Amino acid sequence: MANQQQHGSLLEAEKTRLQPPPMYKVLLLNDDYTPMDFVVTVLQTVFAMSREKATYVMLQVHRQGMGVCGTYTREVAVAKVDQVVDIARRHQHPLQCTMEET
Ligand code: TYC
Repeated sequence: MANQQQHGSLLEAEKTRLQPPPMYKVLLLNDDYTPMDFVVTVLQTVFAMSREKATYVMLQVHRQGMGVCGTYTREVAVAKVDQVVDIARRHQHPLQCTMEET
């Protein structure tokens, strides 16, 4: 039969299991060279934004230096950042994308 210590660590494990996963903001950074149209297309493609929303976020990044594209679990955020970095690299644009825990 389980002793008190085992019972305690089972309760701890259950508490951990029931916590929502940590969430991550995916951030887009401004630069002076990436064309605005390209950024809008990336936001539409990778983050499923409408053209209007993508234009709004692109202009926010352009004016404020940085903007949030969305909030995701770690795996999804990593995949989004990778997609943006990969598309930018393939088109030889310096567009930067990163993530941070909320
Ligand atoms: N600043 C860029 C320009 O004037 C446009 C731009 C917007 C670039 C957002 C990157 O994340 C970015 N062409």
